[in-house]
Amino acid sequence: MSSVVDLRRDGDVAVITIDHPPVNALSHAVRAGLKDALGRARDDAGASAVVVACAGRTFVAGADIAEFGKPMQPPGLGEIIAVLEDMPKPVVAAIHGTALGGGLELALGCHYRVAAPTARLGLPEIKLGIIPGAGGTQRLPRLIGMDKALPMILSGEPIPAGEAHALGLVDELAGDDLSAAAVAFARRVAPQRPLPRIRDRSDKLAPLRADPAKFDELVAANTRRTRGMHAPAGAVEALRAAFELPIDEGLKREREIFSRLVAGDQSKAQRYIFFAEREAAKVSDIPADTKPREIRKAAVIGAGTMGGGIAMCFANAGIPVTVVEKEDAALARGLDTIRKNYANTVRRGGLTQEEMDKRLALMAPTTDFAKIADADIVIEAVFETMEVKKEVFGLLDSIAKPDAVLATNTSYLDVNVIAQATKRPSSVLGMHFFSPANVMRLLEIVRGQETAPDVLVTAIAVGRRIGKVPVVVGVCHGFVGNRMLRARGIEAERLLLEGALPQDVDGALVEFGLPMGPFAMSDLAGLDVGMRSRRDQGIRAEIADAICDLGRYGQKTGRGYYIYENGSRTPIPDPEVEQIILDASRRLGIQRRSIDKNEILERLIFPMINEGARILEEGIARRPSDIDVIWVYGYGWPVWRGGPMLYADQVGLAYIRDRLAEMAARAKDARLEPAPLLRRLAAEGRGFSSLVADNKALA
Ligand code: 3H9
Repeated sequence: MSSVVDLRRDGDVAVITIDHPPVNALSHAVRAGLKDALGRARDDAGASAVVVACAGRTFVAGADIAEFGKPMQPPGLGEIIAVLEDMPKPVVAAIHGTALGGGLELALGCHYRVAAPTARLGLPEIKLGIIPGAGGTQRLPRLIGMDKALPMILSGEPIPAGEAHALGLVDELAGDDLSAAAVAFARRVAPQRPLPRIRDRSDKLAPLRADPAKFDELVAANTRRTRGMHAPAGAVEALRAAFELPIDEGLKREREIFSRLVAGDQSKAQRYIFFAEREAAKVSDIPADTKPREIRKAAVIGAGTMGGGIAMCFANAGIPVTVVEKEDAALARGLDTIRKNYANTVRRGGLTQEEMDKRLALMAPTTDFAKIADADIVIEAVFETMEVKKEVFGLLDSIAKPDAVLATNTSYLDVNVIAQATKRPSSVLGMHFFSPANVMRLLEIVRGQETAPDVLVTAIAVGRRIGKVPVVVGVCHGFVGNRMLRARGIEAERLLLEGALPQDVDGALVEFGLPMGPFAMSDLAGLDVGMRSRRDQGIRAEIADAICDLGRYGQKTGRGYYIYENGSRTPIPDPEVEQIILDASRRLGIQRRSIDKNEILERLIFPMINEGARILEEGIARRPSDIDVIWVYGYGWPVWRGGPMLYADQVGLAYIRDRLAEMAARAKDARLEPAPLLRRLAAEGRGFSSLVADNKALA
């Protein structure tokens, strides 16, 4: 008997139960146990039908991702699905939680599927840089049609059981008791012959065979945001095989593409980020039994761009949120923006009007600070100066309930100083959202010197509940993301002075895979933000300041590093900016030269990596992979490249060290000198990934 797969009889129905926490992934033991149990159920003369179910919180959530890249031990999933399809008696999958990837493929190998109404079904492989490898691309379109299957496979997004039922992916929705419903269903279909096998279906694909151009239209509509990625093209090729080839050839084609992608660098990077994302929320020096405080109600101070976006995050997760502003006019403006944002989503079909109304009803706008008194968590998102922050936290301290979590959304300022404005610094931490806060998934959780363990754990739990990727970081100017961004920004301005133009610099990063470069990003954020921050620190930036002096603050003024015509977001190079740059070079006596793409990339990315090394040394980030998660989820670093620290390892630290040393000498900038950690690892022939998960290992 297998320790992870159980076989029992419920009257004349054999019930196979997979019990492999946490998510019943199809690791080798599960596959072997399943094959064995299926064989015995087949040979059991007393069993007239079979149910395949799972214990714990979910049906099989996929292949075991940790096994990819290692030699595959038989039996493979494809083999098990073949056994399922050939069973001489009906097999019914009983689905609860999430049937994902190999889990859904397993269910597609069964003759029938019964699901709990709360279940979700999907093929998320694309998010790991691969495609379904056990028949998903061949069976799903045969069952529900290409127009439904292709978007599911290319987006990787699961669908709810109700929708799956309407599409015929699920045969029956269970009531409260899934097991009983599945067994009853199995008993009902036990006499059914021939058994329905998806592989034998062709009705749904017939229209495509007659008119293959329809497929190209579907592809065009579903591959708009796949720049640079290999997996979407692989998925399209496999899906094309579904209607062009007989199923066994299609399965073979799918398998070849899967094997190629799983061995490629992109999927390796995406799997690395999958695990890194989950690691990032773990804090090793906090007792494992630390319980988060209960969050029933939230409050956000400030209804500006950030405050409004943060309030939306809570309302989207069904958490009531009080939104506080100083004056009625600002409050009305903030609420109006929130309403417009929701209305846009409704117009695009991403939300129903009813759902929008429900979310708005969860928001309680007010100018009365006292209304935060019953909030379990308060997030401050007011103007970014220390004096204002201190004043707000002093006020919060006098009103908030004793066990409320008090968070600041500051993107640069010292959280410890802010905490000292209260008499309860242990309740204070940073929750740094990224703009637009209702869209960007990164949440830097800034742990102050005195932040209590349960406050930290609460912030992480809330972050996950509102759909964010929380990463715990320490206190320093700009924390992890913005501090590294600053290192990149300094070098970007130098590149302009030495000979490049904004479009050259931005173009190199876009080609690398980022959604935009530093100058387009500054235009989007508003150049006045950076200008104020530089002024506060007494720093000058020759070109940025000259552009700001002309009142060119970026997209919001229609002009910045680029021109934006008629409210468009498309940056157009501007000869006036070019002149400003040429003048600046002349003023500083710099001989301009042509700078190639490779140099631009190295000079933008290597200083970031160097700053990342310092951040690790200082213990501001606890793992190199935390930094990578921050860049993927907060700054649009292409997930298929895995993040800057992984990239550093791929390039080789010795090379980066040498280039940095050259840059430091040329610019006479000590900040560019290779960080001690980078030097040490390079000298030892190691990469950042050799540093284990706990920051003490960096010592
Ligand atoms: C595939 O199936 C390929 C096939 O087509 C072809 C085969 C031939 N493997 O996310 P959570 C771990 S590709 C290994 O925090 P939640 C996870 O690391 C796969 N481990 O829970 C974490 O570990 P730890 C397609 C996995 O409740 C723990 O489980 N499937 C896997 O927030 C809890 O995870 C997917 O891509 C896995 N497949 O969310 C689904 N899944 O506690 C990936 C999870 O040590 N999984 N772990 O940090 C998910 O989307 C979410 O985990 C799920 C639960 C929604 C299931």
